Amino acid sequence: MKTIEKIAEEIHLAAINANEIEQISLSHTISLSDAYNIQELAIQHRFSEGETLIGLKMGFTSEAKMKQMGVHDMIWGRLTSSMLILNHGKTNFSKYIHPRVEPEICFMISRDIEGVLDENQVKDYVSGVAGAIEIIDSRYKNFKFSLEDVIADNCSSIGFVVGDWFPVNTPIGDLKIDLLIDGEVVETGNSNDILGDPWKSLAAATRLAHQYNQPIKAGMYIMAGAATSAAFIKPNQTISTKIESLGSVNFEVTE
Ligand code: OOG
Ligand code: MG
Repeated sequence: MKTIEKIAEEIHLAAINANEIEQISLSHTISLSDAYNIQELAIQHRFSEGETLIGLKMGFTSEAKMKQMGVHDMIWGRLTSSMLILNHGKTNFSKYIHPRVEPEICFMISRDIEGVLDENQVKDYVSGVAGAIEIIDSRYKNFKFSLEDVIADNCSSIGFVVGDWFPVNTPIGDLKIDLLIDGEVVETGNSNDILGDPWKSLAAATRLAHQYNQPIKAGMYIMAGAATSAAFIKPNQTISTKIESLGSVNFEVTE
């Protein structure tokens, strides 16, 4: 049996080198709390290589995502400095194993959050809201995992792109969301597909972060989770999302 430390190191190396690995759950029984411990240890490898924590992400906050991946609980992961891709920027395909993209909403935290907040209270801790795209890239073969596997793998995090910031009082409920590849709509959803109200995802982030002793600090990006299923991407594609009243976000995948 491998130790938690060894598993964390292997997951980290798989992510950094874009190598796929076997699901942990095929050979080890790990609990939810083991899985979050592995995630934290794996991320510490990134920190010791000079990366910094720049935000958190929520996952499986929509029915579409839970159905697509066969997993039925909300999860959270960490976003680090190497993961941020500029809006209208480029990313090289060699960084990834079998990447997918999904349309999201992102929050910018303006004040440190200490405790658990509800969907109304959180608004006082946010300076802006934006449309976003997340790139996810499970380190597991065939993009298949159990809930514990995906948590240990930092919830498949590898990249994210954030659009222009809009004021915190911009309504973000009931907005039409399109995900496009090379200008063609591949997924359509609504911002309310995120827990019925994207603000509830940020409230849930405060609850989970508190539960796992993860501070939410001013300046952090918090990704609310995808509103639609995720779509595979290939080199030489342009990926964009259009969110009603939050404009558009895009990036290019180079070969
Ligand atoms: C896990 C990450 C889920 C979301 O937005 O729901 C996620 C995965 O699907 O690989 O990021
Ligand atoms: Mg996501």
